[in-house]
Amino acid sequence: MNRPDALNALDVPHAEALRDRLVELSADEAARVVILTGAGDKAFAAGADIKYMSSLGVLEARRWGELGQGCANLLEVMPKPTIAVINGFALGGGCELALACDMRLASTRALLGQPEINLGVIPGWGGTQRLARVTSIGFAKELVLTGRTVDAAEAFRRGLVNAVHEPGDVMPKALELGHSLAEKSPLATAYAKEALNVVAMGEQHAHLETEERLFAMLFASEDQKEGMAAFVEKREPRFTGR
Ligand code: DAK
Repeated sequence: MNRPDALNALDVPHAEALRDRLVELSADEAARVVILTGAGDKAFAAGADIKYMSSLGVLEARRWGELGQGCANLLEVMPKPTIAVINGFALGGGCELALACDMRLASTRALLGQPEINLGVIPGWGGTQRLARVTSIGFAKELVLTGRTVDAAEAFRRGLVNAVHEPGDVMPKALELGHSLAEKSPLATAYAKEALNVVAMGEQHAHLETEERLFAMLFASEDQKEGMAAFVEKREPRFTGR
């Protein structure tokens, strides 16, 4: 993800570019492992672009959700391992894309969380489902309802990331892991991933639709407009429940 001026926040062009690249990599037999990271040294991705989202209506939000969920789905189901290298902020949609990868390696400087509640919305790119599955329902509720961010050490304790490395070591470690995964049988790897996905996902497809529908409905609320306007105007939001 390459938009360092906005901490790699994803707007439509960047999300479409990511989706198109993931489609290519998924089909490319020469690509045995996919590593997703953020440009620069501050962020994996600070989420979906709040400035873009602030003026969306319900139907546009639904389409926007499909694009983000499409990227997450590709990372989760492509027939080769996907690794997130979390080199800084992984918030909102950024955390959700990391959660859709098969493994997550974090730098000691990483900060992860689902702060959408502070904007008057909820995670909508699979975060409610995958965070609960990767960690626990109790921890997922805590992060989604409070919007608090966690550092790499806490993320590791909770199982949210597989390993933590010094900032300069995290990409070399991911490449080392990637090379070792690439030495396995591609067929066995793809089948192992598919089998594990079946166990872990259950009714995930239906659950993701619920999440997407609830996310989009919030775009009919005043609280969503207020929450996102407050971010853009760099002030605290005043929520009214309408
Ligand atoms: N969107 C747009 N711009 C962002 C951004 C974001 N998410 N995050 C950061 N930026 C921009 C900032 O506005 C700033 O731009 P300028 O003001 O310089 O023009 C620049 O990046 C640098 O950020 P800061 O100046 O704020 O840097 P700090 O180090 O002070 O703070 C921060 C870093 C990461 C704590 C802060 O930037 C922050 O709180 N960012 C927002 C994090 C956040 O709330 N993320 C969640 C976004 S909501 C959907 C489902 C799901 C989603 C979308 C659709 N559907 C089903 C339809 C996903 C939603 C989200 O991800």
